[in-house]
Amino acid sequence: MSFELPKLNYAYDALEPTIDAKTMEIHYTKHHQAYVDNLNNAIAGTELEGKSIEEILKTGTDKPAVRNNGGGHYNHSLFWELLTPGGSKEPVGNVKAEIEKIGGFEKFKEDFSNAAKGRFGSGWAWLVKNTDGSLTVTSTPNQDNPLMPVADVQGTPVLGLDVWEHAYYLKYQNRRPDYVAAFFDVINWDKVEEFYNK
Ligand code: MN3
Repeated sequence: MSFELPKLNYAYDALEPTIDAKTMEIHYTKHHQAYVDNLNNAIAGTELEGKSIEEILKTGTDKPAVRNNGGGHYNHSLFWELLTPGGSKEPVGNVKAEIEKIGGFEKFKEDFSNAAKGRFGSGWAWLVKNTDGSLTVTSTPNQDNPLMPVADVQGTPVLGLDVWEHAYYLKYQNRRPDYVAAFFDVINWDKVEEFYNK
């Protein structure tokens, strides 16, 4: 059973003006598709074939092609689900309570934005659930993520932001801070809560 591009729950233009339709289409049909195809090629005929993506990221990332493309597939699959037209404004439930413990929503926005803006080159900003249920803001380079043993902060990603130029360059060019600020308009906090409670 090979990995496949997951279905999008919205149209390419649904996240305008935060994410423009052309970026969305290329990001999903070209970039994400390439990660899926390259991951399938990398694991074909190996002991990783047939394992879940989470298992692969936890055990198989000593191989660069698996690390890069497995991370790329997992990260983008999560990212698409975390976005929704119009967003849902503020955290809810357990995530809301845990964000209060790390300084509140405004402090979280500042920390997460700094993680996204401060990641040099390509990578991701994350909100990670630790084993004790607490939350930590972090970032990773390239397509690494917090499930991988190589990550500085390990845990379960509940929110992630793609800060590769391919995610924003057509609309924002070099203005990554504007893209990061606009991201908060399209976050699906109900989905963040769902990932937290899994
Ligand atoms: Mn991307």
